[in-house]
Amino acid sequence: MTNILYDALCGLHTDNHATFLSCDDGTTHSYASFVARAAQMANVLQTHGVEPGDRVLIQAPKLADTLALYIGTVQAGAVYLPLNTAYTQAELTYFAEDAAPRVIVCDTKDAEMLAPIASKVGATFLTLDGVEGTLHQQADQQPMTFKTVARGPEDLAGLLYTSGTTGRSKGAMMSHKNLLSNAQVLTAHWQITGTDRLIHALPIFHTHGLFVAVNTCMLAGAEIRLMESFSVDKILTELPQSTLMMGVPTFYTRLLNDARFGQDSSATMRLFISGSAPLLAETHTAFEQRSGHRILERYGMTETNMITSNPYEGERLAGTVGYPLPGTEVKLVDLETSAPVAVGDIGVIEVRGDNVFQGYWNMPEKTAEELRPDGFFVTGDLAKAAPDGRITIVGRAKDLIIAGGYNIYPKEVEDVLNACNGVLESAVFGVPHPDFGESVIAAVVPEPGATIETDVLRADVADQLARFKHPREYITLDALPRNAMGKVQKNVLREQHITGA
Ligand code: MCA
Ligand code: AMP
Repeated sequence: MTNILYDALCGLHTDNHATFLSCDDGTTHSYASFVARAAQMANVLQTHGVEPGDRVLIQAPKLADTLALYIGTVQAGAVYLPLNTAYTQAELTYFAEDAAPRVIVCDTKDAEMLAPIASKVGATFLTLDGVEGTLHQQADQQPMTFKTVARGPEDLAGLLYTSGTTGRSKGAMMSHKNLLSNAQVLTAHWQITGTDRLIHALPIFHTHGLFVAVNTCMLAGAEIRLMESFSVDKILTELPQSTLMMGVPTFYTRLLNDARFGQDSSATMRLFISGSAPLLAETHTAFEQRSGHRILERYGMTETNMITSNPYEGERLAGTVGYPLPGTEVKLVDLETSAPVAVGDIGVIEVRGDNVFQGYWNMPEKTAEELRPDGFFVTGDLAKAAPDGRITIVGRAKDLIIAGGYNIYPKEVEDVLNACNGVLESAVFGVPHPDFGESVIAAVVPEPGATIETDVLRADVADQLARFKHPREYITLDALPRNAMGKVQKNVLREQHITGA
């Protein structure tokens, strides 16, 4: 037995002296030196007793060492669990208790917040900041080779938490085969090669920035310009030396808002890819007019990796997410009956293939609700298909807001608001936003005789939820609009908010 993900990503790079990573501080890391650093990370994990299948939880800055820890975790046969750097202590406690990691790694500056959590769940606690972190120091002392731990295709390599409509985050279990199969398909589909240089401005704690961007580049031997965070200035500086960019729609609208961006600055670019949220057709058109490039939009989900993509060589049609990727079966089914819908009709996207995850960590019932016995996963996205199979997403059957590519499940925010003093009930909904695509609004109903102080609500929310989930506006209502079945009509709230009614 081998370790298919590690072998595919690193097998050819032990003696590859081409640049893999170039960082904000001007340092570069060759593939060979990166593979050696990952081995040092694997050695550190092993000295702390990490065994195959153990979880390694990371809330760390975007550094070369963070990626080395990802690969080192895979090499050690363990399961990489990256978390959004915006999460609060309350959110982190939930993830740590649910995943029961053997090791927790965080930014040195966050040690005070994470150390008690590590001690609560009995995990070894390490810090990472590229200079003084204990993980960094311990890795320096370790050998640069490591005997790769064998893992089977179904064994887990990643655990990615994704919020749910019930308000409780679920850990999506990603196997070696799930991650590798998708990376191989995408690398071939988008024709990524060793001559590519990717502008990497996405976070590396999500599928998009980690698996889609990093795994494909490693398979191809491409260079990654690793930016610690998104910045239009930095991207404009790097574009003339680059060939490839992956981003959420906000990246593209922000580039368009800068007069310096145009054909000259993107002359060496081969491909701009967009995903994680709907790209407006008008953004697609404006981008082509300005730069001469047609953005390639693709569609995916944490649980399924990438599902569809516009073609590299064929027509990239604005407002559509293209065709199912090779090896991925997609069907559109009726929301109520689950029967396939006729061509052109709207149905829920269901997907099956090697890319589809193994289920939710410790949640067999949730898994059974969303992953059918025949292997099809119910995405909750609504779409229609053209006669040639091209898919257009038209909405969501799930109550989900996507802001700047981050998912916000209203139920999670409503649970926090409903627990606040004086709140009888609440409804959280999304409205269009020019920068983030959608923005979060909360409608709250006070208990009889109570007065709601918005500042108190804001403080409670800030205590418990990451900043990107916070409502940007609070509205106080006497009652929530409901339909005859008693269901809250968020569409009515949205309309009223947009029209100012
Ligand atoms: C930042 N803020 C946000 C968001 N990001 N609010 C709502 N939604 C957001 N996404 C808030 C901050 O809290 C802050 O609020 C203010 O905006 C400015 O923060 P700043 O950090 O300066 O923002 P930024 O650095 O400009 O970030 C915007 C961003 C970032 C670059 C668009 O959100 C981003 O990198 N998004 C990518 C997310 C991603 O990778 N998604 C992939 C998920 P205040 O000032 O009020 O305190 S994977 C996935 O979805 C599937 C698998 C798929 O298909 O890819
Ligand atoms: P996540 O749970 O973070 O993996 O987000 C997955 C969700 O993002 C999907 O279920 C879709 O609703 C949405 N999504 C991803 N890519 C696209 C896209 N190109 N167009 C529309 N929605 C998208």
